[in-house]
Amino acid sequence: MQLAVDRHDDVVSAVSARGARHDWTRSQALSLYAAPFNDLLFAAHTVHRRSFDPNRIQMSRLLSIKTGGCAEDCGYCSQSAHHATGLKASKLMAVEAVVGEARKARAAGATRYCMGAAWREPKARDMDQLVAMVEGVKGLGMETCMTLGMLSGEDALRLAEAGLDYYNHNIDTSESHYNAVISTRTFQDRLDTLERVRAAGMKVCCGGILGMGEGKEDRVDMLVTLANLSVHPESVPINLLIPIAGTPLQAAPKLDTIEFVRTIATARIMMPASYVRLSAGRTDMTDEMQAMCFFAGANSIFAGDKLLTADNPEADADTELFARLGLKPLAPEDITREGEAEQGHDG
Ligand code: SAM
Ligand code: DTB
Ligand code: SF4
Repeated sequence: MQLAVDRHDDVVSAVSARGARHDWTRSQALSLYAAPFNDLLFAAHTVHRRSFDPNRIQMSRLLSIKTGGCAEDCGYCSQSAHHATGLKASKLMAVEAVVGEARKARAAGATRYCMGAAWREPKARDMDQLVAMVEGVKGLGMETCMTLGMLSGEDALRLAEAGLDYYNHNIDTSESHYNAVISTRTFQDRLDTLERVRAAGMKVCCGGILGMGEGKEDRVDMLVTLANLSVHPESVPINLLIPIAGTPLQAAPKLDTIEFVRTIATARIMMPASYVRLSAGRTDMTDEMQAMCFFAGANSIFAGDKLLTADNPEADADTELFARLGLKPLAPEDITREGEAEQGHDG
């Protein structure tokens, strides 16, 4: 007996398309996002398997190298000087201390070390220290990533020359929701820095936060902006808002899990060869939700019990989850080979 199955044309064509596209319209992306859940997940998982081993997860580790007292007013952030969050601000860490922490992270299985600073942008006087950090962490054989706010073309080149592999700079949400979240810089400022990072030859880590009171059109618009960049970001962090007491978004309505998974799946289809990172917010996710995200195409996480200032699952919880799901950390030597498969040709 033949079963009658409704074909969802946009999903079918997304799966049959080969190579990375950069010409997504909102209605095409929305149509994928809103497809029947099983069709969307099947399509995303099919696309995922073309570029990646579905049972390998890339592990990054974060360190806050300069905490709190930030001049920007991002409505979600514990580190903004505009919000009374009770966070203690601290100065830029010493190079040896950063390299020491990176060494511990490497021993615990992280392959990429991501150093974050609560700045609008780095100051000229900090550049030598930042360069020394990049060289030190690179010297351990790890991939290096920094997130320091906006960058000038000159600073981007210096960091790239020092060996910085990735720069993280998130667009955070759609252009139209952006002003409801941040007033001290524009969406275009973010895009300008991303261009300078690319021009300097670094890889781009760029994504956003879900659960900031945005609508599904905003989630889709954010993905359209990312996927229509001239080269897809090699890493796409999708954060679930961690509500921080004292911030304007402390009481944002909780996002439906299914909407979160839909966003991961849509990101996977639209940016087929990028690492999609299940980033902040995993302490509020069940194991089943994380499993669904991995099936939908998430293949990277932050490991370690701390993000920048907020908690992340303990190493034991992740080890147990990986064992239950048959997942393994991605080995360093496999990283470039896999992620760059399609992107290299037409990205
Ligand atoms: N100051 C730099 C900047 O904003 O570009 C770098 C650090 S900033 C903390 C890095 C990213 O972390 C933000 O762009 C945002 O996407 C994410 N983030 C910050 N606070 C968060 C929160 N409470 N929940 C989820 N994601 C958060
Ligand atoms: C990203 O997208 N998420 C990370 C990283 N890039 C720098 C940061 C998450 C921060 C979560 C809140 C905190 O720890 O303060
Ligand atoms: Fe500053 Fe970054 Fe926090 Fe915004 S997200 S307040 S720029 S540390």
